[in-house]
Amino acid sequence: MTTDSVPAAPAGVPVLDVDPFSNALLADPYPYHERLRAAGPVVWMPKYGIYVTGRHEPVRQVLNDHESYISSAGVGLANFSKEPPFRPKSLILEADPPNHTRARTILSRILSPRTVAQIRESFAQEADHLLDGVLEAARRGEIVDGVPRIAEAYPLKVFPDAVGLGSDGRENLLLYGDMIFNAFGPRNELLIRSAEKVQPVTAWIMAHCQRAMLRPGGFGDQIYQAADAGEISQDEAPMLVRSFLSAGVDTTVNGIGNALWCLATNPEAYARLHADPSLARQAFEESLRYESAVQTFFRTTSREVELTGIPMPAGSKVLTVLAAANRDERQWPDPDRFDIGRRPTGHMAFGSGIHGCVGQVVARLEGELILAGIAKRFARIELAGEPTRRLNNTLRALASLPLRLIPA
Ligand code: OVV
Repeated sequence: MTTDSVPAAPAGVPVLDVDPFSNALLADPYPYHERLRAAGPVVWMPKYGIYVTGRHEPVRQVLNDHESYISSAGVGLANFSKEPPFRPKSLILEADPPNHTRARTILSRILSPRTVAQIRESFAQEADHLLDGVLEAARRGEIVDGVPRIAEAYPLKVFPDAVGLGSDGRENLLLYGDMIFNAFGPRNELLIRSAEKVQPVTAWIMAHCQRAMLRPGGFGDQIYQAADAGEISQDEAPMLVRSFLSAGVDTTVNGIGNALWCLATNPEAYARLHADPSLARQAFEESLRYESAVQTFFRTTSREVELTGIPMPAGSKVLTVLAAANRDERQWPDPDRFDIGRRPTGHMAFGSGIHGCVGQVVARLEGELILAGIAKRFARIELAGEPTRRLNNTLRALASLPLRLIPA
């Protein structure tokens, strides 16, 4: 967005003059989230000419009113009614009903609880296999980098397997995800640098959305079956497969990476999980609240609309800070405490409303199986050095997480 297209500051709206996509705020967002919630239910950020909310209730309201707050104009900073999308629009993410409904119906059928029951056993075996390897390394006294070794390795194995991809070139999925989630922010250095690498990655992704690349019966092939049945056109099928490849890996990689970080830095919580591995699911959920892998999404107002009494004109970009809502003291007792004993129902890490994460049952399955597998094998899990971050305009992501895992 160029500066001359930034709308003027509206009267009566608290102003917060920060750049939420700066390296400093991405590296350490929580003090800014606190200022955001304190400044008001909705604030104006002059740098980008956007409304921003970091409180739980207005975030929930925005996400649950898909008629006033649309997705078809993009769920990033760019307004697709003013500038062309950076890639052909997603049929589900960047769509409104009724188009959205057709795509959503297909994906929610493929990613249903019934599917989870079918894949659970093989996902559990892969978690065991991976973590047995980590256990051997730990017994040899090795320091394990939890990011490549666990957080990346596991989703990169099980999810593309379930989609039906071959094993070559899967690292492209991480590069592509990094680019997609950067592209929801401004054209800053982060986006420019991840976009530089993207041509061959995009070509690989689009090639692997073709039916011939997808194992019969897998999630990808099931989309083509829906096209065979006339639910979507044959041209739309690869575009829906693209949504799996965009949203299905980087999100769970960082969800698991952040959960490992939470447990490594909260030894009492880990002790509790080790004593009772059946807490794994709840621990993963709490880590989603505490360190939301997807930090933000935008919506665009379709009409003049009031949010907590603040009027916003049609065509306004509204940033919902999911991660700030997830630590809103109005919603959560002691929000800055990582507490695996709480049930953080209503957290916003998967969004809410008709666009709420369609893959959340699979994401939870992966998180649960990895955390339970770790809890059973290791008495303690400790940082063995400073973790490093991979800054991204949307994702809360680690580059490395050196771990000392002490076998049980
Ligand atoms: C939720 C999400 C993130 C990124 C991409 C997509 C969806 C997509 O549908 O392409």
